[in-house]
Amino acid sequence: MHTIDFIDSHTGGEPTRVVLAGFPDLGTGTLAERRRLCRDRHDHWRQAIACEPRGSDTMVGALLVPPQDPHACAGVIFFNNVGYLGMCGHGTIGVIRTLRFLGRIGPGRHLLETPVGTVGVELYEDGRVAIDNVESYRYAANTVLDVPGYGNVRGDVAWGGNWFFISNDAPLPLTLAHRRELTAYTEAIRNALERAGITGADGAEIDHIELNGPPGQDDADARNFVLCPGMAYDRSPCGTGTSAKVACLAADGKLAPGQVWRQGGILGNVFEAQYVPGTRGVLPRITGSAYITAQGQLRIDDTDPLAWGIGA
Ligand code: PYC
Repeated sequence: MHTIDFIDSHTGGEPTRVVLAGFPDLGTGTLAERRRLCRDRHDHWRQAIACEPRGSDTMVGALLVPPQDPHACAGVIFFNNVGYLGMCGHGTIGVIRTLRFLGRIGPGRHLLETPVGTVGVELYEDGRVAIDNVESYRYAANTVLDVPGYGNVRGDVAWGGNWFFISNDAPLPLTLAHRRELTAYTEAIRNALERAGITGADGAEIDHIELNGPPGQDDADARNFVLCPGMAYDRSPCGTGTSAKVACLAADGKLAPGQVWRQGGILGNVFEAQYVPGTRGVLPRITGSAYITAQGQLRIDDTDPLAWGIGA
C-alpha cells in the first residue's frame, strides 16, 4: 500500500492537487531534469494521482520538491491527465495558497522553481496571489490554418510558460453552454496545427489552444476558452494563456506596460494581468485567488487492478 499526502484547491474553478509526500524521490537535479526523471521512470504515479478514479481530466497535479535555490520557497512539477506542463498559472496560485494554508509561507514575496524557470510570486494579506511569470512572447503572428469542417482560422503562436495558438475566430459565443462544440473546434485546430507541422520554438508541440472573444457579463476586457493538452477545457482564465495573450497584445501595441488587462475565463472568473517589457517579449504579472477544497491521503493498493489510475 502506498500513501500520498495531498491538498486540493481550485483557482477560478480549475483544480490543483498539491502532492506533499509519498512520491518517489527525484534527487536534486534541476527541475527540468527531475521532470524528465518523473516522466521516464515514475509516470504511473502521475497517472495514479491525476486520473480517475482519484482524479479527473481537469485535475492538475503539483508535485512539491525541494528547490535548488535555498531562497526559493519550493520547487514544483506540474502534471495532468496526459503528461507534464512547463508552468501553470492557476496551479501556481493554488500552490501558494496551499503553502500559506500549511503555514509554510506568509504574505510577501517568494520564489518558486519550475521546469521552465524560477517565477516570483507575491502573496497578499487578503489571499490574492500575483505571479511574475516567465518571459512570454509571440513566436508567430497571423498564422492561417485550414481547419477541416471550419475553414480558415487565423491566430498567433505564443509562449507563456506553455505553447499556445491564440485565435479570435470562434464559431460560437464563448459560453459554458457551448463547451462541447468549442472543445471539438479547438481540438480540430490542434490537429490541423500538427498536420501542418506548425510548432513553437525548437519544434515544440503547441498543446494549448486559446480562443478569445468579447467579455460576458463579467467585468473583463475579454473572455477566453482554453483547450488543455488532455482535452479538458480550463475552468480558469489560464495563467500561462493569459501571459501569452498579453505578449500578443503588447506585440500589437494594444496594451501598454503597466496597463491592466482583465482576462475573463469561461466561468466568468477574472485574472488581472499586466507586464513590463522583457528582452524578447514581456514579463507578465498575473493575479488571482485560490481556495482550499480538500486535504487528505490518496491510497494506492497494489492488489487493486486500477491501482495506478485509468490512463486518459
Ligand atoms: O493556468 O496556466 C494555467 C493552466 C495551464 C493549464 C491549465 N491551467
